[in-house]
Amino acid sequence: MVRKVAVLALAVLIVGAWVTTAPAYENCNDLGYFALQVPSPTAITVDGEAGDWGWFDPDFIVTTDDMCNTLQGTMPPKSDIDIAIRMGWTPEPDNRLYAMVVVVDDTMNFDETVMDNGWKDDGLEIILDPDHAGGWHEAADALRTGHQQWTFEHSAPGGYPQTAWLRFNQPPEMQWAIEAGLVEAATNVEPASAAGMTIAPDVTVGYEVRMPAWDPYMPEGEAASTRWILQAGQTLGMSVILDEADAGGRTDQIATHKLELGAHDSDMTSEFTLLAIGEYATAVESSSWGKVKALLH
Ligand SMILES: [Ca+2]
Ligand SMILES: [Ca+2]
Ligand SMILES: [Ca+2]
Repeated sequence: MVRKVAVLALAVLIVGAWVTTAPAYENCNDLGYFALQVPSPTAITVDGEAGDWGWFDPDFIVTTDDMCNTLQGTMPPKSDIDIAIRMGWTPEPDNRLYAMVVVVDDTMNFDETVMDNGWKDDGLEIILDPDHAGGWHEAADALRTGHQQWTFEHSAPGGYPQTAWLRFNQPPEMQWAIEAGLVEAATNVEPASAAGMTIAPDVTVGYEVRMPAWDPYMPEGEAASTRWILQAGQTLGMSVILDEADAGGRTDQIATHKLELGAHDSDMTSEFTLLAIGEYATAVESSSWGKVKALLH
């Protein structure tokens, strides 16, 4: 607790304008998270493998230690689940979010066959409120125009039908960005022998995502929606969640926000600030971002 107070106090000193003008969102680490500008977007292959993410400054990787278990206060041991999240972004003209999430799990579980029930499995969720305006207090199955729940799972025969899905209980027309290939996602399961299975022991699952952000995101499609323009220094309302099930249903939900409500209440999301290449690659200790970075772990 003492450390968290110190972190907050120093963060206010360093980035005073950012902290004091933002409402108190629900960052599990009480500080906020960071997405790093992808230096060579054409070098990223969306295949679930992290070999093309070697450029990512490891100090900005979000791990289990930086997250909250929203189903029960205690975090499962790393022998049960261990998480590493790398979030990236690009300015125009590419203007997309990138995510590489690696989960080491003692039991992989992707046996749900109904897409909207996928939360009962293992899986990745990216909750997005790009304009970070807050004020969205809707039910989980409300039309997700201003606060979207993008979800990603490993798909195998007899199990989960497809990798990406907008939840929860949305009308079919809300899946347009996935059907059009605008939201790209892939998973990679190791050992490879487990990739065709729905339940397997001791696996590493890689989730890789590349997608635009929209706010609002409308059921009428792309022309009716507003593509969000990502810019350095911007803070998005965004949470990253890993559902954890080892068989017989979900046991843990490990998130960058504090309360499960963050999945459908935009005042309860966590925050990701977009750092440009020069802001993280040269984040020496004496710079503002260098000091924030030093506080992260
Ligand atoms: Ca890759
Ligand atoms: Ca597990
Ligand atoms: Ca699991």
